[in-house]
Amino acid sequence: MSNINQPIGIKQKSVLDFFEPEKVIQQPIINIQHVSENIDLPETTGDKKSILLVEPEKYKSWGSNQQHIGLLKIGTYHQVLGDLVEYVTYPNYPKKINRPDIIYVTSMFTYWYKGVWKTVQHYKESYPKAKVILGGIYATLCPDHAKGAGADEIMIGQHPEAKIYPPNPLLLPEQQDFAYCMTSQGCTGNCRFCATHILYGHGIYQRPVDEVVGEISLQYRRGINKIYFGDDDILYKAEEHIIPIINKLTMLNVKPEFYVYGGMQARWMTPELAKLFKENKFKFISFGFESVSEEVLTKMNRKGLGGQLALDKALDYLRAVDFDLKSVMIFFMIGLPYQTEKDMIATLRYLVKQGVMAEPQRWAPIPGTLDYNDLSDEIKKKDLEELYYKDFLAPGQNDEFLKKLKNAARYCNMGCRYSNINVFDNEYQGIMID
Ligand code: B12
Ligand code: SF4
Repeated sequence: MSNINQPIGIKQKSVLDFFEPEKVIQQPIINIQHVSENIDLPETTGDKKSILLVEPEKYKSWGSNQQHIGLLKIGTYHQVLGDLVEYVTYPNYPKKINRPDIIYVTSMFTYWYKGVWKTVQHYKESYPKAKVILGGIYATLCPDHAKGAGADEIMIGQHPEAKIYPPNPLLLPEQQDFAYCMTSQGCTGNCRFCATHILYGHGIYQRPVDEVVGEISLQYRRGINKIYFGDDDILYKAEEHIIPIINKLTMLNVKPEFYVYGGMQARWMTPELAKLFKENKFKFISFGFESVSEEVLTKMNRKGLGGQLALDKALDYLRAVDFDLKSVMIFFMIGLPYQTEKDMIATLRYLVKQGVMAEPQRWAPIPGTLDYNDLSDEIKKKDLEELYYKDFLAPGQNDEFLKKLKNAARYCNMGCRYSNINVFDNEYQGIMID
């Protein structure tokens, strides 16, 4: 087992060594239907290896706006080496590769580990001579547990070489019209329920501006017109990071649509950022808010992140530039042992009144996090699958209530998106929740 997480902030080799924005933008825009995977990769030499990238068994809730970024980065890395690379989804077999030399199996959520185990076993049996490596989020959070999958190697954390490469979504067997981009790793917050600091260490590493510009330009020239940002803290030092990234892209006439799926921290919002979002095709943005209750925020270790005051301000800035609040999603945790029904309802009410999309996130304890560590031994002994966020019930919580709250949010959001009804006005007052 190898642990290859690097301390954040360490000088990394830059992806610019391979993809310079100026070179990338000189390439013609490609129609996504007619691309060759290798079209914009540098010349390579050396012995070709056959590399199989495997997406584990799909779960119902792995939706259509999701992508295994890590696997797609490993794909680019091997393409740059000149290897033959193919991406399959479990249980399919490759069409171009006869006998793979290396099989990379990725993993995402810890509670889906059974699909990962099944996948590793399937490909190990099918290709006994290949080296099967397991990596990704589950493998990093639960490396000992992941040994049970039976892979030849488990890689914890970042792939040391692949981490600097842009993901290549053209490797996917079914084309998607978007590419995920992580402009940074880590977060300046340290919330007790979150695993980000286990995955990336404490603090934040922001990739150089030109490197990110190069990556997005490359995806754009490939014909991908939607960039999904997955960062945990994308607005940190915005004036040195996301603002110059977007401005430089505009200067280069690279103008995709942007979607911010990683919840931003409202405390970093400024009028300038609101204007930037408005003027640069930010079609969807999200914030991590978590609760209106100061007490709950303190227990979450989020007190320093600004709370309601910061979100009020952020939304005011967005309103001032006429940004469509129906395209703003606010995530908030529900079902933590120290949350009350009263504070969860108050949080939903506050968000609905603001006219934004309210998105309750039911808590699933993530091994290694502080909130997980506080649980009883009895709960910790449960199978990881039983900690699935849709089913897990923390001590003191009520399943029926949490489901009702989730439904209430869904109805409020529908009202917000498809009509001008505010469920907290006159005759609608309270109907959805009480
Ligand atoms: C963006 C994001 C999402 C997006 C989707 C992401 C996507 N890729 O499509 C959305 C918004 C949809 C989402 C939703 C949820 N998410 Co989320 N999400 C993230 C986030 C911020 C990034 C995930 C990601 O794609 N990372 C990219 C990684 C995989 O790529 P990478 O680091 O560049 O990859 C390197 C290494 O991982 C390694 N590697 C990767 N694969 C492999 C394979 C091999 C073989 C090798 C050798 C190496 C290797 O090498 C790569 C290159 O260096 C993470 C937190 C984080 N910062 O990672 C949370 C995170 C994964 N989410 C989490 C959670 C809880 C959720 C939700 C359940 C929230 C909720 N409570 O409702 C939902 C569930 C969605 C579902 N369908 O079940 C948790 C997971 C906890 C767990 N139990 O596993 C995380 C860790 C955040 C947290 N709270 O701590 N999420
Ligand atoms: S602010 Fe978000 S990403 Fe950062 S530690 Fe808290 S929950 Fe995790």
